[in-house]
Amino acid sequence: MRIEVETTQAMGARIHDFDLHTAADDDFAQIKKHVYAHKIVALKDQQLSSAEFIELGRRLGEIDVYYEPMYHHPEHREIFVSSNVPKDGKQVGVPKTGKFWHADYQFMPRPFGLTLIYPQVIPRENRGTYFIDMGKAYQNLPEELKQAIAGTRAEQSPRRYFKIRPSDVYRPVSELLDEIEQKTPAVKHPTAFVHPVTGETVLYVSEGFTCALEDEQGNRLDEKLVPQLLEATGQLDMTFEHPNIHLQTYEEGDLLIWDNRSLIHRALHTTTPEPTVSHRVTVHDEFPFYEGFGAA
Ligand code: 7UC
Ligand code: FE
Repeated sequence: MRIEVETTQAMGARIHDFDLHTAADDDFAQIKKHVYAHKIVALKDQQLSSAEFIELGRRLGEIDVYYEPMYHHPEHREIFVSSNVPKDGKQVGVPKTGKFWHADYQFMPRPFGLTLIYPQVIPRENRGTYFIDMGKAYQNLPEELKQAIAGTRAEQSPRRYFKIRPSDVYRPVSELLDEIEQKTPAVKHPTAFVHPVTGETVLYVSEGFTCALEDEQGNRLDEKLVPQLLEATGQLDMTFEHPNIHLQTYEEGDLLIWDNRSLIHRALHTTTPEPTVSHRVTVHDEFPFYEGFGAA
């Protein structure tokens, strides 16, 4: 394995000559080390079957299968499929996923540390995914915002971006909303937490999932705080020129692994959709999601 750290960009590293078939346990440990250090790692020139992609995930940790079956690969439930390319006339997975700032599974009681994306069909234009490093974004917050969120918790819910399923047609929307609250009730995570590996403080707030903040006693904080945090971190910049925003591009054979604790991301889908297919595997590493995670 040969590592090449991005020098012209704020984050990222490339790993060449990774071969799943000959990789030793230490190679997987090294990959994770680089993910925590550089936030995004691109494994170059990969040619993996779906079963091999899953095997790669297993060597990194414990795979988390997506809770909504609509997203599953028809033969491998471990793979989440984002696709706008029908197969044999049928939709596979879900189109236009993640077109809003979020961390994966931020609305779940136990989010996972690592996201793996293996693009299968790469659009010619508009390729890539936007990222914001929320550790850096926290550091750059105005002091008064840091103080306002100290010791607070944030409520996270998928309700605003839940995608209706084919089976939801003709259902009353109130029934669907009730179902979302039952299946994925809003969870509370610290508004900012300490990354268990890097020790950085990470602001865990996104435009997609964060609904409200509360203090240690459970009192709701000023409604303006969440939009202020979104604004300060670059999540409301629709030109995507905010200095916090990094566009990660990829080419054929790239397999991306990123730090889902530190980074939020947003898919780049255009209104005139080019064919795009991506496979995703998500993994719990050996560390608690954040320091103090699970403590009463
Ligand atoms: O369809 C989507 O945009 C999926 C999103 C609601 N969840 C991705 C995740 O892992 O949290
Ligand atoms: Fe995502």
